[in-house]
Amino acid sequence: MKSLSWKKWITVLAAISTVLFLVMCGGNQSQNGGVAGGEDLQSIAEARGLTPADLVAAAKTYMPTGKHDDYFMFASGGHSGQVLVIGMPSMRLLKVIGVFTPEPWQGWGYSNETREIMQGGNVDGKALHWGDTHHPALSETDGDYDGQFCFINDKANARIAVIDLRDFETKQIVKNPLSLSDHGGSMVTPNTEYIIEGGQYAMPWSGKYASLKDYKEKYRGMVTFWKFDRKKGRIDESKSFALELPPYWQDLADAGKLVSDGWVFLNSFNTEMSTGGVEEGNPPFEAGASQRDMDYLHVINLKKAVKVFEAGKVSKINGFNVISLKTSVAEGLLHFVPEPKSPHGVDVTPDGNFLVISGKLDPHVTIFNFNKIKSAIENKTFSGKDDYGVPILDYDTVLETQIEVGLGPLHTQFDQNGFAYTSLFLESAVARWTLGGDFTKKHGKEGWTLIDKISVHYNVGHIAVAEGDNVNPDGKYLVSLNKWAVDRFGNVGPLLPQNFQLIDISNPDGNMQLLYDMPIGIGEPHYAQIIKADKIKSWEVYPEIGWNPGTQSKDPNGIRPGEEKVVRRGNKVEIWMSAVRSHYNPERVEVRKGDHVIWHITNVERAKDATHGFALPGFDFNLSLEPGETQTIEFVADREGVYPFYCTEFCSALHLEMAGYFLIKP
Ligand code: K7E
Ligand code: CUA
Repeated sequence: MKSLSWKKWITVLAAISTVLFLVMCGGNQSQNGGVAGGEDLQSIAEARGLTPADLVAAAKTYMPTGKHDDYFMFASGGHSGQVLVIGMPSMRLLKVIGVFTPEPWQGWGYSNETREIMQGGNVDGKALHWGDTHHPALSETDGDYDGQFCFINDKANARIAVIDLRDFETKQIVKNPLSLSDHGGSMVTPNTEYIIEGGQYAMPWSGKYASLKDYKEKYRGMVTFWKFDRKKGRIDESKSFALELPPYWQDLADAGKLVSDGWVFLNSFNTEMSTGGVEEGNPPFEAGASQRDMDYLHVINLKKAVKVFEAGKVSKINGFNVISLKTSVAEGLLHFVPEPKSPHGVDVTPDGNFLVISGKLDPHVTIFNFNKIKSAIENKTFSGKDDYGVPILDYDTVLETQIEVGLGPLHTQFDQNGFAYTSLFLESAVARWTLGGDFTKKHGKEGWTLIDKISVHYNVGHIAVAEGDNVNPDGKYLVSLNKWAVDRFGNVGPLLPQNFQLIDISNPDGNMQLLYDMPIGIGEPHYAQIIKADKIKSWEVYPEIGWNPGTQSKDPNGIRPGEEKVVRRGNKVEIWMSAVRSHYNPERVEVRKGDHVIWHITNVERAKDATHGFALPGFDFNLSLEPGETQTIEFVADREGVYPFYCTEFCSALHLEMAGYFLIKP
């Protein structure tokens, strides 16, 4: 754009300003006849040094007040342990959903109900206060996002959380009983029958201590299939099971779809089974785990595995159903495909026909053909077995092709035009290439070819295309989730934000266009999924007064106005309190030192957005009570004194008066 002459620049600007003016006059912002204060677009652009491309980008992302975004992006919150909800294309942060980490604004982790859910993720009874969220997965029906649930894994502790999108709140956290780290999660099967959770760093299979000298015998990898009960909105642990895997470091997973429905694909690295020990003169992991030219793509016949599980061919490890490696081999549940050097992402194309593997130390993406894999398994076209007896399919037999896309390919997404997009970490770019096969032909494209690239800033990990990993991608936008920001934002000290970059991919015949930089100052978000906003049908207020979001049903301790009371039984004091603009009832609560206090609070409002908070100083409580919601806190009144409690949401003009005294007398 810099090369445009001044005259041309002015012409383009004038054209754009005309378009913008017309657009604005058509909207409800036009009372002043368009641009405010008599300023014209051209002089603003000149003063701010904006190029025509900048103005186009602004016009494509600007969201006038009161208008809503077309898409919701659900992004992992990385170390924050939370999930971010972002409107697209405006890239406005709409919500941070409390998941693995307490979140005071939502009262997440302070009430009995929310604590209990968080405790589902305890490790050996120990409560954890953070997570490393990696891969959100929206629930699917027939391979298409249905807008009902979102799942996310905690890589640091091998946990999976279930978020109900009726109220955007976490309902369940399960701890994997076999591993302390996961990475190949969460992904869902096309009808959300199972949530996939693959491990990462192999662990002693017993769950106890085993020397690293016994790595090959005593350490194991795993993949767990959590059965999801859609009606209950919960994982059913009793109907879930895992597959024992060799102690390679399993990486990302993807579920098959359409033709490959019923299959699961899981990458691995460190098939060298390096155990590190740089301090003892061994090669460090980074070298030890990158020696071989090939690692193994795990091809898992999930449909068959479910039958083996249902036939009872499982053992119990830590009380959990596990199909042993031996059984997997004997029953033909597991096959390997050699995949180039330290792969990272595996992504199934929208038609389910091909698997795209990114080798992070290989400039190619490697594409395997699912039908070829299936026939190689049927015909036993093996090139050998690994140390654990798992048959290895012949590489050339199942390979479709390789495409050189650039340096450090990591993850691939798809659009509706027959394009694939691959993130290039080392190159700081996103490559666009055509998919071969019927899906692409249907969209007028042929063959497997690199088309173009766009630079991103910098070091991209995942990318997300609107609905770009389901059977029916939307395309239009791509978000590049960049690990480094370097020079993109003002200096906020040595810890820099991450950078989400919004890219317009809507023109199949033109270039991709960078539209917007969104700093993320909350952690290192990994993956995101983007869903059409109109697929989300969340509640405006809770269905009934006295609603318990933890159970998604009426709470027995929820009250209606007039039912407030305080009951003492021995040293137990139980309070049923209501909250409404702008008072609590009761406003005074007095107990004796040492009393056990159980305090139920119900927001009896029915008006949208009439949320009340409840802060009890000195006792580490804050609640968020959305219209209709009931929450309970419980504690011992162990210090005499006077504790003014108050509402932490500015709910009305007399919000500051929404307070009361909690007195503990000696
Ligand atoms: Cu590539 Cu954990 Cu999905 Cu990060 S992972 S980038
Ligand atoms: Cu209720 Cu402020």
